[in-house]
Amino acid sequence: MTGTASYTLFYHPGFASLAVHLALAELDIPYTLTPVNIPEGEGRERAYLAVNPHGQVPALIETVGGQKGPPLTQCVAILESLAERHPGRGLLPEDPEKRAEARIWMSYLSTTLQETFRRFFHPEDFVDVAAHEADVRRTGERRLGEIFDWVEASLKDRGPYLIGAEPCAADYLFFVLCRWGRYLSPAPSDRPTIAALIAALAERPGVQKALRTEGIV
Ligand SMILES: N[C@@H](CCC(=O)N[C@@H](CS)C(=O)NCC(=O)O)C(=O)O
Repeated sequence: MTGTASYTLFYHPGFASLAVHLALAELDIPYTLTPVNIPEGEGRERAYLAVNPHGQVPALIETVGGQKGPPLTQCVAILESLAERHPGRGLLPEDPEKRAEARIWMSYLSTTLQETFRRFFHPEDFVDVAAHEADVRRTGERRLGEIFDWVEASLKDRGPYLIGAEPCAADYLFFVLCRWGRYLSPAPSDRPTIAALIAALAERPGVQKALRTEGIV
C-alpha cells in the first residue's frame, strides 16, 4: 500500500491500549480513537469481536490511500509494527544491540509484569472457589512488588529510560504498567529510579497529549 497512513486505535482509558496511544502521539502521526467500553462488556459484542477476537484493547487498524488494513492486536505486536512502518523515529532504537534490549524489555513486561497484574485485578480468572481469590490477589501483589524491585535495581545508574537516554516503545508499555501499580503499596513510583523514568516520560508532549485525550492526567 502507498500513500499517507492513518490509524484507528480501539482503546479504553488507561488500559493496555494506552501504550499504543502513547506511541502514536509520540510519533506525531495521524490517528483517530474509537472507544470500546470494556467494563460495560462492549469488547464481547459481535462487532468488536470481529476486530479483536479476544475482545480486548488495544486493536489498531491502518488505513493507507483509503484502504483499510487488517486489525492488529497485542500491544507488543502493534508497537513492533509501528516501529517497522515508521523507521528512524525512535520507537525502537537503530542500534541492533539496543534494539534487542528494547525487545527483551517488551517481551518481559508483556509476558511477566502485565500478566501478573491479571492476578491482582482479576483473581477470579485463576480459581474456581471464590474463597481462594484473596490468596491469588495477595500472591500476585507480592510478585508485582518483586518485579518492580527487580526493575528498580536493573535501572540503577542508567536511564532515565529502560535502555538509556531516549525513550522507546518498551517505556510506553512500562509507563502504563506503572500507572496500574498505583494501587500497590509501595507503588512503583515510590522507587526513585522508576519515579525518574515516569517523570521524564510525563514531561513529553506526546505523552501529555495522550493522557489528556484519555482524560487520565
Ligand atoms: N495480551 C494483550 C492483553 C490486552 C489486555 O489485557 N487488555 C485488557 C485491558 S488492559 C482487556 O481488554 N481486557 C478485556 C477482556 O479481557 O475481556 C495485549 O498485550 O494486547
